[in-house]
Amino acid sequence: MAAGFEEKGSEAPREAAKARVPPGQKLVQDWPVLSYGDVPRIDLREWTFSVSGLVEEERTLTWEEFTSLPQVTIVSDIHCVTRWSRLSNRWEGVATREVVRLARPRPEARFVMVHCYGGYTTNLRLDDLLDDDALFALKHDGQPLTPEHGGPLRLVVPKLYFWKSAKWVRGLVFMERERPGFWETHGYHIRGDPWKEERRS
Ligand SMILES: Nc1nc2c(c(=O)[nH]1)N[C@H]1C(S)=C(S)[C@@H](COP(=O)(O)O)O[C@H]1N2
Ligand SMILES: [Mo]
Repeated sequence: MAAGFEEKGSEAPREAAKARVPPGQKLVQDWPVLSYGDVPRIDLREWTFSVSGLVEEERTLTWEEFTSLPQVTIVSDIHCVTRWSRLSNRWEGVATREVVRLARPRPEARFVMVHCYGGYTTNLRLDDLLDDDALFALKHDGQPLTPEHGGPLRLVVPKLYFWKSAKWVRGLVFMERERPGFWETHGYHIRGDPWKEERRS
């Protein structure tokens, strides 16, 4: 009995990590790069971030304006639909709420299309975009995001598969109805909750 408890005790950290890995996923220590197409070249002097569609106030922010917004640090796990997960990523950037607040979505706006430099898109429910731990990240584990990982700015929505975490983000369009983004048009699930294994539609 006592020995059994001890054994369990020594397993505790590993068990705790396991509890953070959704079904069908394997842990990795490195950070794979997955992009459809080339890494876009982005000049920060020309970089803008726009919020449009069903909002009270359409906004376009320059790099200076965007990076002057209050910043947060959030530690979260990555779950990629190609079955790798990477735990405890430390993200620094601007909370999605902070940005959305500026544009004030209209009551009928319940969905968002995320647009990226290079043409990638992904769709989100507004409540998923505004989740407590969702942010526009400038840094990962203390370093500015590299171009291949979405620098200068990427979205991070930890509770959904990582294809929703759009790299090289350039803006949001608020919508009344749900519409599929790039991978969602090509067979990926419209929402992508890793705990429900919402991989394909
Ligand atoms: N703009 C853009 N964002 C993107 C992608 C992409 O091809 N273009 N790939 C998505 C997919 S499928 C995954 S798994 C992650 C990979 O991010 P990483 O390369 O930093 O690991 O970015 C997501 N965001
Ligand atoms: Mo992915």
